[in-house]
This record gives sequence, C-alpha cells and structure tokens, in this order.
Amino acid sequence: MFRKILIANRGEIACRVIRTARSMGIATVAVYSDADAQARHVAMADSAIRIGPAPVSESYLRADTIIEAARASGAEAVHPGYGFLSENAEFAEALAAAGLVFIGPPASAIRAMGLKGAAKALMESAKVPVVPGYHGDNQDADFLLGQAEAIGWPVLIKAVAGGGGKGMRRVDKAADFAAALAGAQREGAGSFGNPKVLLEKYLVKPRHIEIQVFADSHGNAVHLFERDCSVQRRHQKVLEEAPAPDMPPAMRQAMGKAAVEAAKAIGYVGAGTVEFIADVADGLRPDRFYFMEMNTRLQVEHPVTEMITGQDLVAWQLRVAAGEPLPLQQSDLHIQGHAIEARIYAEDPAKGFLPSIGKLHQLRAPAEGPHVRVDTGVREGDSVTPFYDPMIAKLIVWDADRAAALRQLRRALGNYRIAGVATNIGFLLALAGHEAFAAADLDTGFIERFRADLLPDRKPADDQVIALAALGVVLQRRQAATDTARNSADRYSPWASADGWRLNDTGFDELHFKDGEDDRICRVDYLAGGAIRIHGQAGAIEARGALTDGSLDAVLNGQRSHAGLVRQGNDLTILCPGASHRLLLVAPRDAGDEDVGTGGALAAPMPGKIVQVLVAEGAAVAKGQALMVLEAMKMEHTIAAPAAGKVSKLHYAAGDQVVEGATLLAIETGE
Ligand code: MV4
Repeated sequence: MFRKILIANRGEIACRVIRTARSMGIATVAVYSDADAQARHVAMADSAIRIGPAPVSESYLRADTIIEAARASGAEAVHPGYGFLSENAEFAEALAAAGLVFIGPPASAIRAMGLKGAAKALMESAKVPVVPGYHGDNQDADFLLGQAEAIGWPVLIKAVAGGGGKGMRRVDKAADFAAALAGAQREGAGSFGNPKVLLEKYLVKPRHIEIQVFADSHGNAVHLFERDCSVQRRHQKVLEEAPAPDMPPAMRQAMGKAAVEAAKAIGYVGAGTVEFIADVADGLRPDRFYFMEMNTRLQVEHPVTEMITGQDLVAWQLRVAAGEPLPLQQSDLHIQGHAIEARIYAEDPAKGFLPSIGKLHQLRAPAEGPHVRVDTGVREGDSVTPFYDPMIAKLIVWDADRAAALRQLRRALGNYRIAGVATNIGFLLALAGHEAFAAADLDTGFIERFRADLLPDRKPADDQVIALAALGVVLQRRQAATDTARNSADRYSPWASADGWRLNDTGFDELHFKDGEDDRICRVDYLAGGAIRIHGQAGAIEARGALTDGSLDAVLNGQRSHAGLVRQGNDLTILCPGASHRLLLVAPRDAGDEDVGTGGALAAPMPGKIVQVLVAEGAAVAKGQALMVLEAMKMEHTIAAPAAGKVSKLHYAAGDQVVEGATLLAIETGE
C-alpha cells in the first residue's frame, strides 16, 4: 500500500479521500489555491502545498504544478477526486511519466469513453444495449434526415463530443430536422470543437439509472448495484438514491451484467460508473435500458452506494491502485436498506438558483450517526466564493426501506441551519415531502412537472417568526447591557438595563422589522421575570427564552420552540426547522450596536461585490452622495447617502463579496 498520497482536489471530496486514507494509515498531502489557504481540506491533511491563485485554470487545473507538488512532497500516488483533472487522460499519462500512480483508470479507458459515437459503437460490439439510432461517420444532412425517418419521430440529435445536455436537439418532424441539425452541429463545434452528431430515438419518459462498477488490474470486475439519479435540474443532479425504486431483480441483474461487460470491453481498472437511460413509459422493464455514457471517476453520489453495500469505495480505489485484487467478489455483495443523498447548495431557488456567495455565518448540520452522514468541505465561518462549485454539503441518509429513509431525509434537512447565504434546503424539503416523490413517480422531467409545488412563493414571516425575532433582539440587548454593566463601576445601575424600563412599572418598546417589502411594526411589553409580550397581527404572544451561540430556545405562549438566530448588523436571519426568514431591523433603539447610532445603516440591495468605496470613515457626506459601488448581476449599483451626515462605520472594502441585505456602512445623521 502507498505510504503517502496527494489529493488533487478541494472541498468535500478532498476531505472524503483524506478521511479514508488516514484510516488506512496513509499520509495525505493537500493542494490549495490562494482562496483555499484556510480551507477544511487543508486543515485536515497532514501537509499542504499551494498551487496558485484562486481561478481553477491557475490552480486545480494545473497538471504541471500539481505533479511538481506531488514529486516535491514524496507522495507515491495522486487521487484526482471528481471534476478538475479526474477524467483527463493526459494528466494520467503525465503522472505515470513522472513515476507517480494515478488513482483512476488507464488513460486508454478514459479516451475510449471520451466521444459518444465511438463509445456507443464500442458498447454495441460488446453487446451492451444502446438507444436505437445512427452513430456512424456520414454527416451529410440528407443522409441523416433519411436515418431519422428510419428511426421514427421524435428523434434526438446529440453532438458526439457534447455533455450536460449541450448540443442536444429534440426533433418532432421532418420539416424541423435541418435547422435542428445545424444548431446541434454549431453548438458541438463551438463548445467542444467537434461538429459531429449522432441520432437517437427520443425516449419520452426516461429515468437516469447508473451502475457502480469496479475492476482491478488482475482481470476481475464487479458491480455494486445501481443509483437512481432521475431528479435533476438542468442536468444537475439534486437527489440520488440507491437502490432504484421498483427495480425488478431481473433488470438489476441485466444492468449489472451489461455494466461489467462495458468495463471489461475497455480494459477498465478502478471505480467507474456506467450511465443508462431507462425508458419508463411502461414502467421499469429488463429490456428497456440503454447505455448513455461511462464516467471514468469516483462520482459525487458514491456515498449512497457505500451506505447500501457497507463498503468504502475510496478504500477500494486505493487498494486497486496499489495493485491489490478487489476486496470482494460479486457473490459477496448485497443491498441492505435504502439510501438517499441530497446536495445542499448555496443557491437561491427564488432567483433562478443563482449561486449565493457569502460567508456561512451559521452552519449547523444534523447529528451524524448510522442513519445520517454529512460530507462537507466547509465549516461555520468559511465562505462560499464565486471561484468554485457552491455546494455546501452532501447529506446522505439510510434506513431499512425507502419510506423510512425518506422520513430520515426530511428530519435531517429540517435540522439544518444555515445563515449568511441562501440555500436550496427549502426546495429539497419540498421535494422530499412531495407525494409524487414518495410514490417514486420518477423520471428526468420530475422537477419541471412539479415546479409549482416545489418553488412556492416566499412565505411572509408569521407572528411566531416575528416573536422569535423580537425575543432574539431583546435577549441580545440584555446580553450587551449585562456586558456593559460588568465593565462599569455600578453594576446594578438602572442605566445599564436594556429594557424600556420604568421604575415600578413594566416598560414597552416598539420594534420595526422589514420582511421583504412588508413593514412589521410590533409593540413589545417587558413582563416580570424576563418574559416579553409581542403584539403581532393575529394577537399577542408571550415569549421567554435563552440565546446561546446562535441558538434560540424559546417558549411562545407556553409552547417550546427552537430556532437559529444570526445577526449581522441589522440583518437578522431566523432559522426555523425547514424555513428561514430574513428580516431587517429598522432604526432600532439599540444600545449594543455601534453601527446604528442616530443615523441609519445602508444595506446591500442584492448580493454582489464591492468594486469601489468612495468615502472614508468619519467623512461628512451630503444627501445623495455616492458612497459605494456594488457590482451585481453584471451591473454596477451606486449606494448613495439617504441624508446628510457622517460615515460612522465602513463594514466592507473594495473586493469584498456581500450578501443581499448586508449592512455596508453606517451614517450618523446627527439629529
Ligand atoms: C436522452 C433523452 C431522451 N432520449 N436520449 C441528457 C444528458 C445526456 N447525458 C443524456 N440526456 C438525455 N438523453 C434519448 N435518446 C433524455 C435525456 C435527458 C436526461 C437524461 C438523464 C438525466 C436527465 C435528463 C434530462 C433531460 C434530458
């Protein structure tokens, strides 16, 4: 076995590989870009080497720099993770030339699967089922039209070098064929430098089912069953599960056998995934699956396979790369229970799933155990940057059957608490709670079909949420007042009280929140024993509780309630199970906050990057004067002074990324 390996990747997969290597007594070397110097994978590894600036083209894609780092570190092998250089045949060859082992398949196997048409021809001769169609060399438009007529409409035109749905055109009738062909060829040439296309019968109701395969360098090959990844959004997987719901055993056996044949046909070694498309117009049937492509790497969703087989696929990769035989034979492998993976992303479903850049001010994951696994590359306080994939974590759940696993998924998603960036957790909860998903009515059109159910309108904060926010603000003020009193001579001074106190009387206050466009102004009464009464839209709520480390334990009208509470300036995030609310506290009477004062705080109207700061702290400014320039959605927005006054605080500098609603600066208007 290797003594030391280098991991040529970042994020959760680098952490994942390091975990197994460590358990096997193998030393690990991380690589990092300037944006990742403090990243979790760097902290986890035994040592780490800088490979360049933040952009991937100058760091994680630099084969030469990474090979040099591997040589300098004394590593014997390189694990590429997924993405980046993982399916780069030249990288695999360059490593071998440098005397290093590539923990992946032979370069020849990567190349064999690189072009769709050639891979399809290869699979056909290996007796692996392929979608009926034409994948020959003749690219003459009239000839192809004739082929399309023979296949029967609808037909799908695919660029042979395409991927991720690019260079694909569905054609329903002969009259549309020529224009669609030209479009697919243009896209193939433009995006992949190859105008060649193939034709396929268009499957109207497809499911994406893939088989995990493993081969060693001694001629052994096995499969580790299937994963169903039909729930996708624009060719990005959202939920993945194993085994595939309702898969007949005969179909599982046929697909597994076909996948192993595919691997053997190209002399495969290591972990691979053979992707099939299953035509489910008449349900899952053993004769209705077709080879799509083979991914010659470990995949993002490999944990669901690990959960149902009890195997560690990274350990298998390391053993195979070191020349050992496969740890198990086919007859030793069995499916136990059901696993589902949800990809948790920093993205905003309400804004077309735009990546949400910013700092993870709060990041609390559900507790891990036999039923819950979390693979992540970030910690609380880390940032989601625009340089890399905005995935926060993979949440993987397991239970004895699919219904139980789905309950685990809903519970675990509900226990996530993330503040600082928008996330897709609400969307994932809607998916996990959807009756069609529970009924496994799956195909690749699932998300589009149930779009209206999955992307509900933003829910306004109800009285409970406003009560939690008000309680949080009051508890924070008390904490600040206690801290002030502790540092002052007269610790019992009534002036240190944060409540709107009156002697021999309970005080009251008014809190003004902005919930999107809505103003929520509520009276707060201070009651005996630290409780408060909040006057909401539907009535009064009596609240008390404690705030510790961003966690609010509250009792609202006698009912216990838990929420996360994150405050950045006047920007409040209340994280309730399954839903999060952003509220802006408007001009509060708030002794604890230096950025409020008698003036106002200016919030970022949308997430973006500060490109210019036009004033200094302490500067006197006129009403309407430009203060900062924010670049967002490819446009520049000028932040102007709402009134004349003094800049009392600058919270950001040029180059900083800001989240929507972030307090950019504070102005004292000096009333
Ligand atoms: C298809 C298809 C229907 N019929 N091929 C999309 C990406 C590429 N890997 C294969 N894709 C498809 N090929 C035929 N003959 C429908 C898709 C497809 C799809 C496949 C898998 C997962 C999600 C998908 C979403 C849209 C279309």
